[in-house]
Amino acid sequence: MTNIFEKSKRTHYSKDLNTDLKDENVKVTGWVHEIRDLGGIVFILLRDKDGIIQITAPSKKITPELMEQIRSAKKETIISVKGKVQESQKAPKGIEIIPETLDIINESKLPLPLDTTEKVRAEIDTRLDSRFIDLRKHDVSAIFKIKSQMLHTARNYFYDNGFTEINTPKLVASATEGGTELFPITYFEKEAFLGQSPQLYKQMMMASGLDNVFEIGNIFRAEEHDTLRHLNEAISIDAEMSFKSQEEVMETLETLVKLILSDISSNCSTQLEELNHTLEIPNKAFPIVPYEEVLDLVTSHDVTMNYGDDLSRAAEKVMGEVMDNYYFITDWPTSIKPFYVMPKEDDPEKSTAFDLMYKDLELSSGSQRIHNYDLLIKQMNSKELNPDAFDKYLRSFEYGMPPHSGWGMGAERLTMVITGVNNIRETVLFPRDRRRLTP
Ligand code: AMO
Repeated sequence: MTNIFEKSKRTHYSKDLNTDLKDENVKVTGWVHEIRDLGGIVFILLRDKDGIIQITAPSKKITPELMEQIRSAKKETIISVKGKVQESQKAPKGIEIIPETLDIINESKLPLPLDTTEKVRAEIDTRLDSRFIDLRKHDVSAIFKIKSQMLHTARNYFYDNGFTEINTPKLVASATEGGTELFPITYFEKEAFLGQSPQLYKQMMMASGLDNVFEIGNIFRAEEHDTLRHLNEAISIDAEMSFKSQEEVMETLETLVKLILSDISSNCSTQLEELNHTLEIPNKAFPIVPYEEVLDLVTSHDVTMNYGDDLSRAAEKVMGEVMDNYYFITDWPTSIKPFYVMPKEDDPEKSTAFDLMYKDLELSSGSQRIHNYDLLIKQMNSKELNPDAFDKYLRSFEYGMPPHSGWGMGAERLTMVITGVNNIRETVLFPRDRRRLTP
């Protein structure tokens, strides 16, 4: 091992230090969070992955050389301190370390692009420009620890329930969700696009006999709007299940969301505390509100909405006020849903599509899909799509395609809900939005 790693090797993380270790020699390594020089005594708050520990250096107990070294430690410089644990009423967690040696591992330049001790957060743009240092704040890194737990729970759930994880191309030849939200790219001598959803691929996998598949991957949407809920690159948790109905995949989605909430509540309590956020865990079934009821609710709150309109922002806000937390909207008009959505058998004007909402925020969309080739062609034509552009997808419907259903859930939207942040950019390390392509 090279010397620098030897020097920085810690015996404990600060979170593992407690009064049981009184009088023991320990070594901690981390960033200088704060340094206070009171003349006869210097305090350093040393910050590592999950905590902060106080280093107390009284000049009476410490050699002048070490005192000099301690005084030279600048904010956000990485230091490694060996010393003895002592009880202290005034220090965080009731303990401090009296240093015996100090190594500077790597110095930080001053001034800092961002103050890691500030109580009020800097502007989001300043923070995103210096994301590496923004993440040193424990309430910021908490968001990503929670997001990581959420994805871990989702993967576990899928593996435990007979799903196969798939990875589908993000360089694609055609649109899936209709509309114009596509990023065109140059693919050698052809035009191609960045994938807006794994929709067509996960459906083709239904014809492969794998039955249940899932994908956690990037989606790209050329959304023009600059809102607190839209990104141009997001992570979608997609599930697709053969021989399962709309109701069955809604149940899968609800079970997964509840499992994520309970796992986060048991495994991320420190992070939720950092964020000052209390997680609501619904113990009842998510209510189901048919589209026509939504229409009545919205119009009765003096917001204009006609049958066949998607939910406007104003309509979503009404729903957010009326509904408690999680709920489904079902029975969407077939006319406003993508071509692959199965119309209702008894009333084809209405579809099997559903959205999962949290108050005024859409978390997920799904449906039963059309598995019948002729009906699929009919729907494409009625939406003015050219079936020739989808020939490779369509072939998978000609040789024994099972009936199937599925959904896609935005990982960042769910992270917003479980962390309580109101800007989706907070939930992405390096967000891509209308104005941001770096870092
Ligand atoms: P949809 O287009 O509704 O459905 O997307 C599914 C979910 O992905 C999230 N999402 C976004 N999150 C942040 N920024 C965006 N620009 C953005 N766009 C979408 C939302 C949304 O609910 N193929 C279908 C899913 C399916 O039926 O399986 C689809 O893509 O949380």
